[in-house]
Amino acid sequence: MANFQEWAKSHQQSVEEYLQVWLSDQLNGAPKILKEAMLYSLMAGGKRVRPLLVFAAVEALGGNSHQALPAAAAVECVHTYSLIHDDLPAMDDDDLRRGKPTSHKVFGEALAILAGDALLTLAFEILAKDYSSNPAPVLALALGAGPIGMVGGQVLDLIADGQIADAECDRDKNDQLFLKNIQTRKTGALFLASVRLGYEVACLEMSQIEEYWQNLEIYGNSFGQAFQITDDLLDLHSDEQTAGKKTKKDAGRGKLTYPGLIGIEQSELEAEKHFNRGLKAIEVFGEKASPLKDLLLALRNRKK
Ligand code: GRG
Repeated sequence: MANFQEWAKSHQQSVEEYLQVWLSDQLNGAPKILKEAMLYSLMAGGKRVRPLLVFAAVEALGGNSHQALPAAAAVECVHTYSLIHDDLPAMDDDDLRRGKPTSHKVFGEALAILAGDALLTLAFEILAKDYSSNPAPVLALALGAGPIGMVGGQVLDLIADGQIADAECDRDKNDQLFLKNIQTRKTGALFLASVRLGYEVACLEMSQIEEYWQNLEIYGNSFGQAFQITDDLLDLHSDEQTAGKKTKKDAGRGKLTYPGLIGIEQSELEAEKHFNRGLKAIEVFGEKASPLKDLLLALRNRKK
């Protein structure tokens, strides 16, 4: 694990440096306050899980991790935008994110919306510039972030708790299937896109790796499901510690979660099923899959 921590730290640092340089060197003419708002959220202490998945997938395939840096930075831009928008009064209405005031609390709602918009756009600018010979990374990120991916999942989530009305037709009658659909899109799609970005970057320089996508896809999907169930279980624990502080979403019809639907013990078993499935899927990569494996193990041991 010591090696994994060093591996993770060096890749986290390279993503942060890359984004710092982009924002200071490449966005000449962009309003200073906009860049400040973008950087505030980008550098607010995220774990960089999605970028690490990009690097880990490239390495599992024997690719060059330096090539993966723009893709890793791009997916973090999309993730950061989604958190800024999710925290807005119109959505979850949160005052704090990672223990710091949310973007709209610091910069006001209008600039927070626009900083999110700018980060989403920047992600595609980075991909288009750095992988100009091939649109596959752009497509991978667009599918994960867009209407059939994260944004679609967010809409279903807001339908689930009653914030988006008159859309009952999109709600599955079976709560567990509906929850799986929400999570696969809202959280899972960007994790899967991260793995896909790693695969696409590796494809730029290697041939005959198509057969490995199936294994990476199982891993990416399992990672997403395990991540969300773990997040819900940790939320329960932190709710107990904060005497159940309610967000706007919790105050609705009741948040749809695995622990809420099937109980804590069954949720833990469900998460375990996904961990094992993910680990099995990457056996084919042997030693090269160490970072993918360690990321899944770190998620399994996650305490906060
Ligand atoms: C607003 C379009 C739009 C989408 C929002 C991702 C998302 C969709 C909302 C976030 C809500 C939330 C807290 C979901 C739980 C899972 C999750 C994505 C947690 C945050 O991801 P981490 O733990 O965050 O990777 P850090 O802080 O490490 O970057």
